[in-house]
Amino acid sequence: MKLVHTADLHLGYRAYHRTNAYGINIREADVARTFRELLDRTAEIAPDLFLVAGDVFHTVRPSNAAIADAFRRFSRFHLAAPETQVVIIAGNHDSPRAAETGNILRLFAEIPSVQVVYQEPKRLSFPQLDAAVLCLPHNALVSEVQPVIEPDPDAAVNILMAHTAHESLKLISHFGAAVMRSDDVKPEEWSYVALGHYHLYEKLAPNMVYPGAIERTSIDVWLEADQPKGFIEFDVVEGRLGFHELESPRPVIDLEPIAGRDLTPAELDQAIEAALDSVPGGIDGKIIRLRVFDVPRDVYRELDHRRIREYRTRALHFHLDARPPQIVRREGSAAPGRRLTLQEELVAFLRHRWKPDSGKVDREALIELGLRYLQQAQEAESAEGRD
Ligand SMILES: [Mn+2]
Repeated sequence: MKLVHTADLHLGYRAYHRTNAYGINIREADVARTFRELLDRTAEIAPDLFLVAGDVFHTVRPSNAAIADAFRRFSRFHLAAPETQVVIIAGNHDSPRAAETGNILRLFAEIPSVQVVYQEPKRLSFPQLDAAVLCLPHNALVSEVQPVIEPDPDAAVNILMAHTAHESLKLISHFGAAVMRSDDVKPEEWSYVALGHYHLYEKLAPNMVYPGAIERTSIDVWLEADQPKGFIEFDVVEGRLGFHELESPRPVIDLEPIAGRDLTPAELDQAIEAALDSVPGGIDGKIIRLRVFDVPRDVYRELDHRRIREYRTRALHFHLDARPPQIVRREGSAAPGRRLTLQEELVAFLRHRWKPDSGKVDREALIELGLRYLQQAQEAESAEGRD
């Protein structure tokens, strides 16, 4: 018995405000293309089970176009691989907070051979495979009543599928999802544990895996830059696991940072040009970040901004992340005559003044997350040309 496992498709994801000839956001079109490749290659494998472990859509209310495209693709998949049973669960991105809002994923259960679990925990039985799949969508794990996570003694093959942050992951990736403790799930009790939520491929046990997102759609895409994207094929009888790489139509490149200290504006211009020249195949249409450390504001102002705008036009997204020299100062007291940056203010507040109601909050993880959001906001701003 064979299964294919994917998660975090994030259909309808949009970024960088640029559209293609059909008026569709370019990144949304990229994600749709990778999704098509995923389905084509899964249909070729024609597994007994196709498991989709949550975050099919990027938002609770995807556009009609995104819904229609996904519906069409899953319908065609069924025609191409009629024997494959498809099981979809909802993740934190596609689960409305209020249960009565209804979940768009329900629609997909209209397709023969597709089953969807989006609210309560549910065990699906596949008698012809002598298999049972216990489905734990996001809402089942954040509910007050914790689900019982046990295999079905009457099934030969027991699979657990959950959209959750496993506690062994880095803290920052816990954001948004229920945390699953190591004690909750013992992989040796299951034939396979199909996880979703974490966007990087991560094998927690020989049979317990995050396949990762199919495209680079995280808050911080730079963390995913050089990490492979793909899906899992698992042979239940032989316990053999394979990772199939999916190639994104658009590279995300985080260039080696430049040390800006002591460089003149002209020297820095040259260093930026050399860094961009090093991108194989050129920068056109790509997503690129170049960090430059220790750049005083007056040096930054004198850079060749016409040239930088040109780079921004050629790339889909070029983020020149120039950071001023860090001013070392005593904790909690600003140097006279200098206002705190937003970043410094955030860190000072969260680290020293804020008193959480709950002891469960990880202060450093929260600081890291806050800083990341600020960086995102700055990137969005600089993408619009307002430096
Ligand atoms: Mn996700």
